[in-house]
Amino acid sequence: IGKVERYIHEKLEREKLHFVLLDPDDVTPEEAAKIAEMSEETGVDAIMIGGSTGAEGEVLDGVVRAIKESSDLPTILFPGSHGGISKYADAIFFMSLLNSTNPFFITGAQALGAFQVKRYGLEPIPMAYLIIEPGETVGWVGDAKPIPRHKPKIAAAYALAGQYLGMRLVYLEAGSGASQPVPPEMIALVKHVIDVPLIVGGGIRTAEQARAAVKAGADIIVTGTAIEKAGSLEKAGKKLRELNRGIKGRD
Ligand code: 1GP
Repeated sequence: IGKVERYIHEKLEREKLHFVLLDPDDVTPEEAAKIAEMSEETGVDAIMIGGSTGAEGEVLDGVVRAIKESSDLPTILFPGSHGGISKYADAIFFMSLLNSTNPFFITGAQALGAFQVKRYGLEPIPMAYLIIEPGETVGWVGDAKPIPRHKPKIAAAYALAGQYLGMRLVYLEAGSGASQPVPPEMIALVKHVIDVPLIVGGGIRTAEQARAAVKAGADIIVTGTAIEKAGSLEKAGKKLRELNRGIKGRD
């Protein structure tokens, strides 16, 4: 396994992790740089970069480069398709949207992007990506059949299948900006069934919600909207500290 994945595993032996997601379609390179810098100061563990719409090409490169210049945190691409690849990042979640109804999002985009990942020397981290209701933009764009919130067993079956297919992370995604995060009961059952680290994101806005997800069994919490849309950089900093406290369970 590569450097970033090893970093994740080593840190997980000591604590739960907090990844901050920045969508190049929503933040300027300057804002991204500032948020990355504050994230590092706060004790965030990595920056994810991506989005379902418009997070490509020069816009993506500009944001990744700005983040690299302002912080030493690992940068991990979180691509909506093969368009979401930048040579400036450290690693890429090489993800398959297992509950998509469209093979493009399961293996098609992956094939189209594979040579580029190799050429750029990006570290691929294989990940099972599962969309839970409501699913938001990524659910619609990814032609997903979102897993019902009250059906944790379906999520657990997909997660275990992902692990058996060789994926080394499982991500439960309620969708960016979801009105409610993934239910704790679902997180708990998935965690009970799999052996690989579990990432949870979508709609986590408060320390309490982040704490609940961790208590249920999430290993890594992803927060995006709550920080990006905080209203000002000062408020974003405050939100970062609040969420990080909830995840790390300390002040
Ligand atoms: C979205 O899970 C991430 O892909 C983060 O969601 O923007 O709601 O924090 P939020």
